[in-house]
Parts: sequence; structure tokens; C-alpha cells
Amino acid sequence: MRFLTSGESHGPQLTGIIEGLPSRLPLSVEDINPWLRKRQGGYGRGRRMVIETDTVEIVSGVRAGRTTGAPVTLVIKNADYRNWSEIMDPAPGNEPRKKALTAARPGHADLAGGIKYHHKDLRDVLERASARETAMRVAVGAVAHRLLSFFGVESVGFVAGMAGVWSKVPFDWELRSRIEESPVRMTDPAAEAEVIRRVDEAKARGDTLGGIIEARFKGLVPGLGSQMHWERKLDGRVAQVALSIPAVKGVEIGTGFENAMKPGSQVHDAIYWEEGRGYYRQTNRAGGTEGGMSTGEELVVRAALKPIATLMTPLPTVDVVTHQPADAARERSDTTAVPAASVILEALTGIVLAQAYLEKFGGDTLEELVERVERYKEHARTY
Ligand code: EPS
Repeated sequence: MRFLTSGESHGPQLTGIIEGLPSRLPLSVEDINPWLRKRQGGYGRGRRMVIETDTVEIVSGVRAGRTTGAPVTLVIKNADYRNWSEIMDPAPGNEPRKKALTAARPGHADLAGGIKYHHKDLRDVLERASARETAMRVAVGAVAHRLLSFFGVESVGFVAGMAGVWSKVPFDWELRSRIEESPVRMTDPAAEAEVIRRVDEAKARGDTLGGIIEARFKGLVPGLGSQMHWERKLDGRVAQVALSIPAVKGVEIGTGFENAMKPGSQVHDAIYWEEGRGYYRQTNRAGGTEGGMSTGEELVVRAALKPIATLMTPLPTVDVVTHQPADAARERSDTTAVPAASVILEALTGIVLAQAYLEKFGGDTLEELVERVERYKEHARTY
């Protein structure tokens, strides 16, 4: 399964094409829209999220609520385009365009992208660098999760800490509804209240905030990915999608960073076997992968987000047209998007896992795949 996305933040629409899905997968917009709603939410978002109510259209590859095996095309319209149609118009002329941006924002794609693609209106860089693009990737992720649900895989995405405040309530699968109801997707109500206070403060002083997000998956079979070659390693592939989320600058599987400072005897997870249950561990410091493959334990991925680069109290920079010192461009933005990023991490990790299932189990139809997964689960239990 592979996919492409296209679309600018203030262009007419975002488009996604997914190729390689099995036929007969039940799929409707109701499987995707709740993911888009979750991604739009979270305390600290800006005015753009008031303008948009993201909903997907399925325009190919699905008939009567099931995939046909043909490429699936998804479309999300940008409601804000009506305010930007002249600025974003693909027709020649009309230059310099309104809202041209020349004071490169430190921490953003503006300067490197401008030099690389030779744009002096840095809007030509930022329109695609914008995290708006993640709306379509989350839609693709929702389709991947639909497939994973037939293999018995469950998942969650939440915020472990943000705005300098850690959640003190350890994650438990029972807390999933609490996370969904929390405006900052945290398990801990006290931490949530403090985060909201700090987001308000940051907004008032024109600042932005980062945080640590976590995604977990349970019900995975062991042996997804492979130890045989570097680019097939599951942990490497998970890290790559995590780092592809705008503002993510660090990734950890399990308690990766903590493990690095301890002796092996306190890190590695002892293996047990029980009739009917098969192999298991009582601890999961490895976070669900060993040797580049899933172990069958929960996959635990954490990612660190830097604060958003667009500051309303801007940092010093240089204007790329005059080469004079300038204040970085102020562009409408969010104070923080950490809660949304946790939804994105969960969605995108699902894509990697769906791809790994499809590689391992092949199959043109959903039924073929499910049968092979079930047979393999039995093999893993009794091996
Ligand atoms: C973003 C800036 C803001 C965010 C946007 C990402 O958009 P705008 O410039 O239109 O106010 O709201 O996020 C989204 C549009 C979204 O759907 O997540 C940026 O510069 O990356």
C-alpha cells in the first residue's frame, strides 16, 4: 500500500490517493470524519480551525461502502480558500501577490525552502510546509486503521506532557474516553488545568508551546517488519513517520532514552510462555519492537514537538528581498498543536502498521488477509 498527498494550506483542496488496499474492505466517510474532527481539536488552536470543518469525500475506489481494489481517492476541501482564491490563483500574473512573505520565520521551512526552490515570496514555501497537509495524511491513516481493526488491532494517541507540565496519571486503556474528552488529550485532570492556564498565558504574550505525544497499539502480531534489511525495520519506519510530523524533533520507542542510562539487566524484558497464551513479557521497556520487528507486546511510540515556529512576538530575521534586518513575519497560527499532533502520530503509525501487515500477509481481498492473519496468530501462539 502506498499513497500520495497534494494540496496547499490555503488552496482549494487536499487530495490523497491510496493504492494497494485490498478489495471488500468496508469503508465510508464515517470511518474517516471522526479522525478529522479529533485532529482539528485541542486547546490552543487558532482562528483557522474555526473556519474549517474538515470532512472527506471519497471519489474513487469505493462502491456501495466497500473498496473495489482500485486506487482510493480522498478529497478534503479548504473552506478558507474562499478568502484566498486571488492569492492562490494558479493563473499567471497578479504579482506581487497580496500576503507575500519575505521576512523568513526562524524555525520554519521559509529560508531553506526559499533558497532551495528560488522563491522570494516565501508563501510558495510555507503553503506546502504548513501542517495543514496532515489533515489528508490523517484521512489516509483512518483508512489504514479501518484495515487494522479487522486484524484485532486497537490504538490510542494522547499527550504525555506539554507546556512544561507532565501528566502524573499513568496511561491505562480504561482512560481512553477520558483522553477523548480532554481538551488537551491528557489522562491527568490537574495537569490539564495547568496546561490550559499556560496556553492562555503564552497566547497573551505572543508565544508558542511544545510537548511530548504518545501513541500505543495493542493486538499486533509478532514479526511485523524485518531484521533482514535496514529499511524494513519496523521501529525505523515508525520513527520516520513520527519525524515527518511538522515540529517533531525527537522520537522514542518504549522507554528508549531512560533505557540508555541503565544496565541491560534492568532494561530487557524477560520472556515467558503459557499454554493458550503463547509468548509474553511482563514488562515492555522495549515498547513492542525487538530487532526491527513487532514483538506482539504493545507498540509504544513517543515524539517530542518543538513549539510552533510562527511567533506573534517575532524573533529577529532577515528580509530575503532587501537583505535588511527585520522582525520575522507574523502569520496567523496556533499557540500550540500538541493535542492534534497526538492524533496525527496515532493515525500515521497506523499507516506503517497497515503496510507491514499487507507486506507480510499479501492478499487481494480482505477475507484472504484476515484468514492468513488468524492462521499466523495460531502459529505464533503454538510455535
Ligand atoms: C499552520 C498555521 C495555521 C494552522 C495550520 C497550520 O493555519 P493558518 O495559517 O491558516 O492560520 O491552523 O493548521 C491547519 C490549517 C490544520 O488544518 O491543522 C502552519 O503554519 O503550519
